[in-house]
Amino acid sequence: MQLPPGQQLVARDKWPLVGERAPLAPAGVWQIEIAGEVAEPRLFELPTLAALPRTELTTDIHCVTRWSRPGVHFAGVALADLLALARPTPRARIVSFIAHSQRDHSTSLVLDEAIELHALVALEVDGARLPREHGGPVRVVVPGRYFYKSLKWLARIELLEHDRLGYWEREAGYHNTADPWLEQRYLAPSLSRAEMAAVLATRDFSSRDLRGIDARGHDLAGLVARDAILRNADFRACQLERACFDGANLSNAHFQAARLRGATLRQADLEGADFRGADLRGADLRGSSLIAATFCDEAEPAQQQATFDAATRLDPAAMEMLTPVQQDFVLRRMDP
Ligand SMILES: Nc1nc2c(c(=O)[nH]1)N[C@H]1C(S)=C(S)[C@@H](COP(=O)(O)O)O[C@H]1N2
Ligand SMILES: [Mo]
Repeated sequence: MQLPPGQQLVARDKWPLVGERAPLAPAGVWQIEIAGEVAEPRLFELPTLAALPRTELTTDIHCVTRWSRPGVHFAGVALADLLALARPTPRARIVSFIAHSQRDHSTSLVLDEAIELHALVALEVDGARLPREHGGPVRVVVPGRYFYKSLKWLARIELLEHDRLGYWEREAGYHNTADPWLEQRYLAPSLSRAEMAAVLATRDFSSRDLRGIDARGHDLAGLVARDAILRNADFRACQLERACFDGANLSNAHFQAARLRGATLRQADLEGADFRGADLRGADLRGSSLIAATFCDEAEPAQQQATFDAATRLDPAAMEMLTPVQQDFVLRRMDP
């Protein structure tokens, strides 16, 4: 199997949970509504949906936080078949999926693309009903897009003339097309150069949204970045001794060759973070999520190794979400 750029396989049998953990169950029975730019708005209950022509597909899951899970088999109703029953109007250009969820989670796609990609309204995975935490009883699966386009707990399909950004696309700056082969992960960062220089000089990022900040090579020793949003931030070759990143969102952050001696990254989101060649002596990563984090070169584990010592702290449970190569590397470093 070929992996899109910057992705790595999750440890076998692991399927990370991402985003919301559970649906907001509807008051009555679970229904799926098709609305908006359609000639015939529809409402389906689950048994009706399950009785429609069945489509199966096998696809590779690629999460924007750099983990991939290959060969997952889904079954359900093709989006194309379902929409045909509601007859989209000529104005329908966008398909928006909305979830039964606390925050009315949603995501959208160009309608033609969703159809071409064989988007599926899925009821089953690997021969069993979809588990609730993975979107059961019914989720969307969009092959060929990062998995954030695959909405869990589908409540409503709305056809639109003009796009309405989804939750992650709006709140986290995720790319609206999301093609993993083109690495369409995030939109460009929004800070100007002057703003960037000013905030770097303060060495205080606490609770700030600085996603994608380019701090490469800066001396930020003692930085305070508690609860900051630093997705995709670039800290390569930074001096970050004793920095505090507790509670920060550092998914896909770049820490290659950074000096993190004595830094704390507790309860941080380190999904897809890259620590190759970083100095992690005395660093504390307890309570952090490490799905698809990298500490040595994945293809050549002897290359670009991070430095650990007896004082480096990592949770054994979090280590389980590393790839076998990373796990092996880290475990050998951590053993006293
Ligand atoms: N309702 C809902 N659907 C969602 C999300 C979410 O937070 N809420 N997160 C998305 C993201 S970012 C990913 S990677 C996948 C994760 O699916 P999984 O938890 O089954 O792995 O669901 C997507 N669909
Ligand atoms: Mo994701």
